[in-house]
Amino acid sequence: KIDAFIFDLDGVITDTAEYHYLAWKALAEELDIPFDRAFNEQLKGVSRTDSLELILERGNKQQDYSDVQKEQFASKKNEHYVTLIEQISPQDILPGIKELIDDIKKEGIAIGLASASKNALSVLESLGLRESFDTIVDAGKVAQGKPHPEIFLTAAEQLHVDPAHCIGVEDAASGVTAIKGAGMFAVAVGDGSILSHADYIVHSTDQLDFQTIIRLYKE
Ligand code: B16
Ligand code: MG
Repeated sequence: KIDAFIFDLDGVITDTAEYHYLAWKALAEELDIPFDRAFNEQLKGVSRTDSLELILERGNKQQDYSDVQKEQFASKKNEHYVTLIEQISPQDILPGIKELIDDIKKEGIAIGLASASKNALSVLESLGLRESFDTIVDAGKVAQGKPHPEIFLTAAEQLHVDPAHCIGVEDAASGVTAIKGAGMFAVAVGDGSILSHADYIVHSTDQLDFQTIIRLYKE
């Protein structure tokens, strides 16, 4: 029996992962720290402050700046990111997601959002998807970020469902670890070599088929 689907936002419902990448890249370059897509993979699902630490660490610069400066860097990245996501519209919903959400709704299964992003609500609103979600976990209220399971467990709790009866959908390695840690069935979208700990992996969102997921969950 499936009680809920709990979705990650960035990289699953819409490609804000690309905007995070662009905004971090601009900041990293300003700080003379090399930044590429391979390294960016490690930042997916990771909170803003933790992402900044990883970037500074990569440039061996974590000791070079005060906490106040680091906060300014994080704000700068976010301001850039917020200007990039202003253009988001319902056309930016990734292929197959609308159909999947409709199929889930038709079966009367609940839908939750477990995004590490403090901008998640505004992104969902721009996509016109706010009403499709029965619950959204406020990233600001979760003490431990992904890969810790807290965010997925909180979503299940807010929906009053048993985590064992939930399916989590993620694009990040840290997110898949969080789903598994929560005792949920993990569906991953992306590169199988970094998401191999998921229960089911697809290359892109258009391959997310409700019936297939249900069948695999039941096996
Ligand atoms: P913000 P998700 C995560 O969202 C992103 O994957 C990650 O790259 C980002 O740093 C994090 O949100 C925090 O976002 O700076 O907007 O609070 O994938 O968990 O939906
Ligand atoms: Mg993600």
